[in-house]
Amino acid sequence: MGPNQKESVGLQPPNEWKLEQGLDPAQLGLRNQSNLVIHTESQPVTATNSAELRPDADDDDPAFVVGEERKGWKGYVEWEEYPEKKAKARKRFSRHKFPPPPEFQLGPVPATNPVLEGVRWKLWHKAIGGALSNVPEDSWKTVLEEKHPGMLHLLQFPYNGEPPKGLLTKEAITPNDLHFVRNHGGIPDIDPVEFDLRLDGLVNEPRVLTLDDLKNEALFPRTSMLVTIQCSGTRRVEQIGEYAGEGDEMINAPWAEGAIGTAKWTGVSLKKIIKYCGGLKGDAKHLELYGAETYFKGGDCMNYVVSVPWSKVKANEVLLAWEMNDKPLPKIHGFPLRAVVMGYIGARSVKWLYRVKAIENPSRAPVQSREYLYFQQQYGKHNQLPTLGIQIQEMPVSSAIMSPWHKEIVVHNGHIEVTGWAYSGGGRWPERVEVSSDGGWAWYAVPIENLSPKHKYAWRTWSASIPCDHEGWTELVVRCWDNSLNTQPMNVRHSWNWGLHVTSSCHRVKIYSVNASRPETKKRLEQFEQHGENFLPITRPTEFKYMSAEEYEKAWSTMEPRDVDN
Ligand SMILES: Nc1nc2c(c(=O)[nH]1)N[C@H]1C(S)=C(S)[C@@H](COP(=O)(O)O)O[C@H]1N2
Ligand SMILES: [Mo]
Repeated sequence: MGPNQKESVGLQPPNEWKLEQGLDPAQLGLRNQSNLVIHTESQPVTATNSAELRPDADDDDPAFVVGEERKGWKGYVEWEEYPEKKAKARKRFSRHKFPPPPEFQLGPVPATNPVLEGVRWKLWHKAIGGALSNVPEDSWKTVLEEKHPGMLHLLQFPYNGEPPKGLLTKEAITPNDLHFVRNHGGIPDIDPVEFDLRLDGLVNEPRVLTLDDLKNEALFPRTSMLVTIQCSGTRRVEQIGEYAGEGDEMINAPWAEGAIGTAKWTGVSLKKIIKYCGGLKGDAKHLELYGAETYFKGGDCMNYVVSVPWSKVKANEVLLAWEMNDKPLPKIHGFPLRAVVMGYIGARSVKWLYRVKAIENPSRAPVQSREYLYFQQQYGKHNQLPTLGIQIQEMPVSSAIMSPWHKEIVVHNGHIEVTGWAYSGGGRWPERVEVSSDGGWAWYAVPIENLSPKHKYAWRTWSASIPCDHEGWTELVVRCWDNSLNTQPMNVRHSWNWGLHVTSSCHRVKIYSVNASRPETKKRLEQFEQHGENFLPITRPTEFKYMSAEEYEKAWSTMEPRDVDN
C-alpha cells in the first residue's frame, strides 16, 4: 500500500459503489502504488466568471496600453515584432488568477449551444485590455452575422463551430455560412483598402503587396480550386468518449464529424508571389505564415504563426485566397486574405494572413512547434516533450457517417439509407467508400454514381442503401480506400493519441435495427399502432401480450414437442 492510500473499511458511503464500478465518469479515484507522495486534494475551486488580482502581484506599468497596430485593422495587435511589448503583456497577464478550465472530457458535455463559453479566453483578453477588450463581443457578433442559425457552437470564444449533421453533406460544396470555423482567438476586422501583405525573410526582394496587386492578373495568374479543409480535431469526441486525453495543450472543442468543409477558393498560388519576390535565398526551406489575431498560450500573447515547407509551395499547393465560393471571404474565414494549404491539416491554412516570411526551419512558433503533435502512447501526459511528437501535416484517409445518428433506432425495409463524407489528404482522393451494417465483417461498396465528383484536394459526399438483416443493436461502419489504396484503422482505439488529433479510424455508428421487411416484425409494429402504444423507449415491456394463452396452445398443437422420450 502506498503512503497516502487509505483502506476503506466499514459502511459504504451511498455513492461509493459507483466509484467502485467506475460508473461515475467525472470522479476518478487514485490508487497510489508508488513510494511517492501524491497530493490529490483539489484546490478549492470557486466557479467564478472573473479573474482575481493576485495578492502578491508585481506592480504593472499603467502607461502600457495595447493599441491597434494599424489604421483600419481592427483587432490586429502586432506581437512578433515587439519582444518588449510581449514581456509587458506577460507581466500584466501574470498579475491575474484565472478560473480553471471547464471539465468536459470526463464530465458530461453541456447540452447547451454554445456548448462551452470560453470564460478564460474572454478574461485573458480583458486582462490585457486596450485593443483586445472588446474582441470577444465583436467576434460573437460576427458569428451571428455570418454563420447559419443551425450551427453547433462548440466554443463561443475563441469561436469554434460546426454545422449540424443534417446539413454538412447536403451539398458537396459547403455553403459559406455552414463551413465549420476553428479560431484560436478573435476575428479581426480589416479594411481591405488599408490591407497589405508583407513578404520578407529569406526572399531575394522583400515586398509589400496590396490586395489590388494580388488581384492584378497582369502580375499573377488567378487560380480557383475546390479544396477541403479539415481540422485535425475532427471526430475528436470519439477519442474523448474512449479515453480522455490532452497533454500540454488544453483541447478546445469536442468536435464531432463536422470540422471539415469544402469550398471553391479563388486567389493566387503563393509560388508565383515568391517568384515575384525574386525567389528564395539559399537556405530557405519553409515559409512562415502570420495571422493577425492575438493568440494566448502559457501566459504569452502572440500572433497566429505556422509554417509550410517550400516543397509544398513549389507544387502550387498553397493558395492565397480572397474568395470563397465566388463570394468575398467572410470575415470569419479570414477576410481579406487567407492561405489555403491543400491536403494538409487545417491549422496551416492561416486566416487574416498579413505576412509571409521565408525561413530555414519549420517555424518555432508554438502552434507549429508545440501543438498539433501526434504523440506515441508511451509518452504520457506528464512527459510529452514537443520534440517527441510528429508535427501533423498531410491528413490521412478518413470518412464519416452523417445519417443515421449514433444510438438511433432505425426502422427499415431490409436496407438502411446511409449518408456521409470521405476524404484523403496529401493530394489523394477517395476511390471507394464501403459501409458495413454488421460491425465491419461484410462491406458493401457505395455505388460510384452515389459519390460526388472526384477532385484531387476535396472530399466526396456519398449516400447508399445498405442491406441489413438484423434485429436489435448493430454497428454501421464506414471506410474509405483512397487512390493509393490506403484505408482506415478499424477502431478508434487504433488511432487514439494524447492530443486527440486525427481520428481517422472507421467511423462507427451504433444503431438499433428494426427490420420491417420481416413479417413478424412488421406485424408487431402494426400491433403497437392498434394498441395505441409508443414504440419507444425500446427498453420498456409492452402493455399488450404478443401471444394469448389460446394462441400459445394452438401453436404447440402443431409443433414438434420440446423433448423426446427416447
Ligand atoms: N489566423 C488564424 N488562422 C487559422 C486559425 C486561427 O485560429 N487563426 N485556425 C486554423 C485551424 S486550426 C483550422 S482547422 C482552419 C479552419 O478554417 P476555417 O475556420 O475557415 O474553417 O483555420 C486555420 N487558420
Ligand atoms: Mo484545426
